[in-house]
Amino acid sequence: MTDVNPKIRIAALERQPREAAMAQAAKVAQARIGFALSGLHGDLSDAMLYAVTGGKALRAFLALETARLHGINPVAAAGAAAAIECIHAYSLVHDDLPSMDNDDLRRGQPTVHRKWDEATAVLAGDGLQALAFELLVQVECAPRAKLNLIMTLANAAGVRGMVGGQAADIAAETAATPLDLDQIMELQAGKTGALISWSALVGPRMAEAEREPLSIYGACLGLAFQIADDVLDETGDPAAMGKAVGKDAAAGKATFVSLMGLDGAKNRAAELVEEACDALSPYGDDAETLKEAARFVIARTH
Ligand code: GRG
Repeated sequence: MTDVNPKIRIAALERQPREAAMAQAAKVAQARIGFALSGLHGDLSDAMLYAVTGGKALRAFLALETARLHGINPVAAAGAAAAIECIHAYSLVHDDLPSMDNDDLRRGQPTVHRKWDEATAVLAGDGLQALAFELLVQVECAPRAKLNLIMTLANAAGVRGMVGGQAADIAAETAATPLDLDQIMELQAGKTGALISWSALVGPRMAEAEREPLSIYGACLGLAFQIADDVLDETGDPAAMGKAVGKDAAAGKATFVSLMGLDGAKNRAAELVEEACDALSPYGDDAETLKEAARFVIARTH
């Protein structure tokens, strides 16, 4: 495994403002994924790299920042940051397919099946999902902690998490009655929340430390993120967001906004961010960047 210069370790463990920490997380994840794909040529690896480029890297940031909070260097946690961005990117590539959301734009660029074709998009998503676990094995921590990371990521990404939530979302489109608030919360806890929660638990899992504060933080952040996403789908600017908006409302889908109203949804998201920040009190000032990220999640424009 990579040897880390102790001077770099000290510098890397200093807290950075949210924007710099997210930019660093994007670079760290991108570098690991790029290295893992190096030497490959052709549409498939090009499409995989394309799919992991240009996002906010929120999940990679959560992995690295919660690791830092536990005294863990970004080099040791880089595999986790790269892994979660691979799973996230695969979900977006597949979600954009004609058989799902049928979107032409993602992050301001043509979706993978538009730039290449559907077969390449399916395979790029599949390849990213497998690559995630290859990268996760590179995490530098105790073997038992690593196994726990692998098992919990499989769980968060699968039928009990993101894939299950996505299936419930698709089923809701043709259900006789729209979902109620509790059902939407359960669906979103899987579809969007599971990956965000997993990312926030990378630090305590690697360190085999207390998980409760970051478990609460991740759950509140995941829900606030999804509410903000519904608000943006209603009020966002497609140019700033780099994708189509208003599709849920046009399809008559129940969302946090349709069930709570625009102001109700915004207020609930703000309450969740406060709850997320309160949960971080055991870490004191060192958790300030995570608090900034929670506020960013509901203030973002894309
Ligand atoms: C297809 C298996 C499968 C799952 C799809 C996550 C998901 C499930 C679909 C994505 C649809 C969507 C837009 C959900 C809203 C929440 C979300 C994941 C938004 C995009 O996340 P950001 O804002 O994206 O973190 P960037 O581009 O910054 O990485």
